[in-house]
Amino acid sequence: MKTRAAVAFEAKRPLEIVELDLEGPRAGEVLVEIMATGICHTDAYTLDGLDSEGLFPSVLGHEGAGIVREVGAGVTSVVPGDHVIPLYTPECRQCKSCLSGKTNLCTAIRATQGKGLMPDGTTRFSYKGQPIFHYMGCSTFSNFTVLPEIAVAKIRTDAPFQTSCYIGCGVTTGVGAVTNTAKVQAGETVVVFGLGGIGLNVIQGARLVGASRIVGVDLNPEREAWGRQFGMTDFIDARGKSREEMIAAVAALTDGGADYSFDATGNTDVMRTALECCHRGWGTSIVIGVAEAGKEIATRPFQLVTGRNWRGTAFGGAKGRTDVPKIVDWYMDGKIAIDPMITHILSLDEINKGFDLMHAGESIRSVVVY
Ligand code: NAD
Ligand code: AHE
Ligand code: ZN
Repeated sequence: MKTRAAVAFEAKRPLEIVELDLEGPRAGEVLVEIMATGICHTDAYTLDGLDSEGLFPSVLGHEGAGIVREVGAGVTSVVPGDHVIPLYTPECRQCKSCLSGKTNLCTAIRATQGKGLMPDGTTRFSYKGQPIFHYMGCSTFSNFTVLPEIAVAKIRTDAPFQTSCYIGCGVTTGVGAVTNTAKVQAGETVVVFGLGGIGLNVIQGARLVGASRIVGVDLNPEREAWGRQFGMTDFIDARGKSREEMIAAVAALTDGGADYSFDATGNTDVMRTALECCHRGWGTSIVIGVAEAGKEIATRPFQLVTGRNWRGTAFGGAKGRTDVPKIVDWYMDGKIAIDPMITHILSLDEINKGFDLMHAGESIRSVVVY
């Protein structure tokens, strides 16, 4: 079949809207009509050539929602007409990682996914006879896409696509980092670096679990009002502040250091500050941000010797097929907010504007509606 898609032909070049050929689903795969997709900073990072796994030409996008239109042989968990959210972290429920109960990082198809291929080592997309790579196993910047069955979460049919797509990455990542990874408890203190599409969801996750103090940090002063809207109690404007000044500012607000800190910037210097502003003896810092290829983190080992913990999280520690439908319920029940964070609705033809708005700090989330 044909599908309209925004293709990343090369790094650092705007996406081009073209008609692609799309092969139907093979055994264990499903064809999904994507109804809406968010634009996450990770898409921009890959398009900017900063992803060590980045491949071109490819169809980016990993924050979608849509409807199953066709299923391949052997598919049992979804049928045509089901509403689904594609999962860049699938859940096979059979691999060592899934069975461990210790991680959401299913390994069933990770190797081919990182090579831009379906699990059988081929692509379903092509343009003028040339293969086009998949991206994060999702490729939601195409009106139709093919996904492995284990990489779709079936969701309720009354959830609007243009808001629930955000649960495909940003909402789950931010809220889940608090509830699944850090397991923040009521009364604990939290500091969040970077109040964008992910950081604001960390803030609302911290509010949800009853954190006593929720400190937000950003270089963009307009993010203060955004943070307060979702439960931030204090804001630190990071402009012109040294690491020592940031640590002192956090200590003053959190009785000596935060119980938990979260990096949602992808900046490795910020990651260090986030670790070092944690409380001596127990504070834990969670890396959410994705750093550009070649970047490394550093700190004095003394920071760890004195009881600070450095951890990371992908997709908020969520097991997609199990947890995503529950997060959709939280949204539909009004437990978490999504609508106000979707600042821009665009058509596929306008998708490059979504990247410009993100880089200019003017959007929280732009969503493309097909
Ligand atoms: P975004 O562009 O919406 O937000 C980033 C925010 O960080 C902005 O408000 C920006 O002003 C702020 N910022 C940038 N540099 C800063 C600095 N030095 N100090 C303080 N604030 C700073 O991006 P997003 O979509 O929220 O994504 C945030 C990061 O999370 C990205 O690195 C993205 O790739 C990553 N991410 C990771 C996961 C995961 O599973 N681990 C999932 C989604 C996104
Ligand atoms: N490909 C990059 C790493 C990118 C990365 O860490 N991605 C996150 C999701 S970001 C969503 O917006 C992730 O899921 N990581 C776990 C995994 O298995 O990729 C690189 O550095 O090579
Ligand atoms: Zn993302």
